[in-house]
Amino acid sequence: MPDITAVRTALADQRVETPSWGYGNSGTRFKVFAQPGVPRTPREKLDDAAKVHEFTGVTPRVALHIPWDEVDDYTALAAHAKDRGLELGAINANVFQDDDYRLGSVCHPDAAVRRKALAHLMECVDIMDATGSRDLKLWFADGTNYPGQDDITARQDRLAEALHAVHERLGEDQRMLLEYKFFEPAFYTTDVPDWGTAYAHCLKLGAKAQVVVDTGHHAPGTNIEFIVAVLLREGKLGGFDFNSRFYADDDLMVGAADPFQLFRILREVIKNGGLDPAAGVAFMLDQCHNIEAKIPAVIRSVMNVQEATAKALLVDDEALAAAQAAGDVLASNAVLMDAYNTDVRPLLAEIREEKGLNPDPVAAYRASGWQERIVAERVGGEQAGWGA
Ligand code: AOS
Ligand code: ZN
Ligand code: ZN
Repeated sequence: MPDITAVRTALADQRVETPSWGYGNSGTRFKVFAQPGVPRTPREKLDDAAKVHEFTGVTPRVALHIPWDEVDDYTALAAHAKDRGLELGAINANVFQDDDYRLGSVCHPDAAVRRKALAHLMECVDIMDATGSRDLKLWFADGTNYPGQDDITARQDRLAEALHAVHERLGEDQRMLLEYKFFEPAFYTTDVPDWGTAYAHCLKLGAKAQVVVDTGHHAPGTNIEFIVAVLLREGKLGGFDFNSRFYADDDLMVGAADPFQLFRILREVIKNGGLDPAAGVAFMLDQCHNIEAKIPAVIRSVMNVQEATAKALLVDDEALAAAQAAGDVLASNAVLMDAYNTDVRPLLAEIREEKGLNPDPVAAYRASGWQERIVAERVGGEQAGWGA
């Protein structure tokens, strides 16, 4: 049987990083539904993130997106985070929202556009120096829409050149996390479409380059836990962008579409040592709450990650190894399913109470009066949002 003290410690120590853009307005290309009380500034996003941390106790880091969270003084922003009991997490670069990037950014055929994109990536590393962030998260919208539009391998060469320059620029304690996505916004070729391409680049780059797995960035039916196991085995899993998908890159709450998949992913994380903070796997959310209340949705997402982690920690490794060694297919599967079918909510509630937290973080948030306060106070000004 799993050591329940070790399970409790692992759960108490797990951290989830929340995204600044999850607190702002967001939507689809059809409509952004504005919600009252949404942050108007990066500081207000941090104020909301601090509430999530207050009620979950496990979300001290907040990922920023540049330029959506652009400020004059990043040291001051980091100090604001610290005042709220937070730290600034991954810096997400944006080389996709500019007219110059119509044909790509670091893969663009024109060297002048490539230089502009690289300058932004370098600026993001400067920001990391100021904020103390460890990770630069790189997602490129680069690709082509039509066969023959550009040279596939030449684009890989341009990508490699830019990534190499960024890798050289990183400090000793900094990393670059390369994110892949199988399509969108490009529909014919995408320059970093899959884990193989991301891994090949990271392998050549060196120790500071790792792959980030966004759970929504795969074709339907892809076995994501297999990818996770392989990347961990190679020491190249830098982290996750957690979210749920039903169709494409839906960015819905993690664990909402397929909690069993999330369990299977976390099982591979745990089995391969990825939950140990020393492994450096960043558990980040990358979600947009288009129609639901944002702060409780982030809290719910964090709880979903915790529940999947708890179930995965409860797998009876000894019984599983014995069943596997005996070639007993049904018994092996049953061991895994027993863990998945355990109701871990009472265990997590207890762990929260031991930390002095309310066992029900969503209810605690609703009772806190914060939502009413921000709705009353945050009037006027431009509300921050996805793409704002
Ligand atoms: C885009 O599809 C990727 O998931 C990005 O990680 C992210 O959603 C965006 O860059 C916001 O930072
Ligand atoms: Zn992502
Ligand atoms: Zn995405």
